[in-house]
Amino acid sequence: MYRLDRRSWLQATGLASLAGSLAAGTRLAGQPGAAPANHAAHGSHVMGTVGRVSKETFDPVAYLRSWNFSDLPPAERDKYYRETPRPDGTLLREYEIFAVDRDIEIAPGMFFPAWTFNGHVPGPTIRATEGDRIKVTFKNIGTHPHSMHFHGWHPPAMDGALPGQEVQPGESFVYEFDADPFGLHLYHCHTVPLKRHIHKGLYGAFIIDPRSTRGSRPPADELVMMMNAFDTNFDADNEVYAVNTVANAYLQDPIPVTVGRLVRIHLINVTEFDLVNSLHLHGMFFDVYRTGTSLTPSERTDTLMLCQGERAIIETTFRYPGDFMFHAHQSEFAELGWMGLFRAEEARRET
Ligand SMILES: [Cu+2]
Repeated sequence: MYRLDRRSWLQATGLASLAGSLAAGTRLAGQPGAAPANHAAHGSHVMGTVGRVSKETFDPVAYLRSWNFSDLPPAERDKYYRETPRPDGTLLREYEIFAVDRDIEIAPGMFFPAWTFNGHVPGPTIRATEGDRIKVTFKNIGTHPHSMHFHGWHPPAMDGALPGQEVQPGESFVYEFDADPFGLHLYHCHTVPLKRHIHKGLYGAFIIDPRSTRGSRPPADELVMMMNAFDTNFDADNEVYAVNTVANAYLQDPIPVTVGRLVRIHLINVTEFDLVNSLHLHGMFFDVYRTGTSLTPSERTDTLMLCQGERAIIETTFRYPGDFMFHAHQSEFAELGWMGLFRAEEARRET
């Protein structure tokens, strides 16, 4: 059987190397005008993917700034999310989440047979304030047993990972627990074989903001970024890497940010089959709040490494207008789709 390895897949789909793209546009100082033959060959490389991925079922740009189904029209949103004030001032937050099989487009023309929460990968971002009550009605309308396992404090009956806690196809389960501790967490399926169930796409972000008595994080432009990857030929090695599923999505649609405005990134690594993943941001540094469980940063850096399941809130403010590249600092991941751009613009002044 013909097996598509990483390199031949690259050639087949038009994802090309950053090194190649830079070589195509760069000339060393003092180099004569005529490029040597092998240099000319590199001229055929392009940066990123060729063509566009449909945004009909998943829009990576909308995903960045959506939580609690805020991307849906109000009538549609009511079907999946409700909040009810409680006597102590906290909220009951109720969610309707379902697992469903769906082929998703991860690079132009390349479809992956995913298992999804609510039809897309990553699943919907769940966001609450510390002390709120979370109630998730989970329905499995997929073809395999699944579960929801939330990171955070909860009793064993709500873990979703213990023997017998799988939810069979056609069945449902209600997960209910308090949002604790504040920080950046995640949820994912915890059915065995675990690496297959996670890698197929069953994961999402779970943000818990600190209760007001602790003091709040300052207002910011907030983004959710999930570092993920896809093993398209099921050889336990990834062929496509991305932030938020679609290879090079933010190269084609740079993320708009405003010069001088605080940017807060909720960064989560769910990459399967590789020990670590990382984010490197060009031209600037950022503050790191590991797991988001403190209001005081522990580190200032321009490169952050996270193990699978690890996450961090990072904050920075763009000083200059223009394009700022970000990517995994493992060059291979960057070349296979994990690369994007921020596009910083000056704030519009009122006239
Ligand atoms: Cu599963």
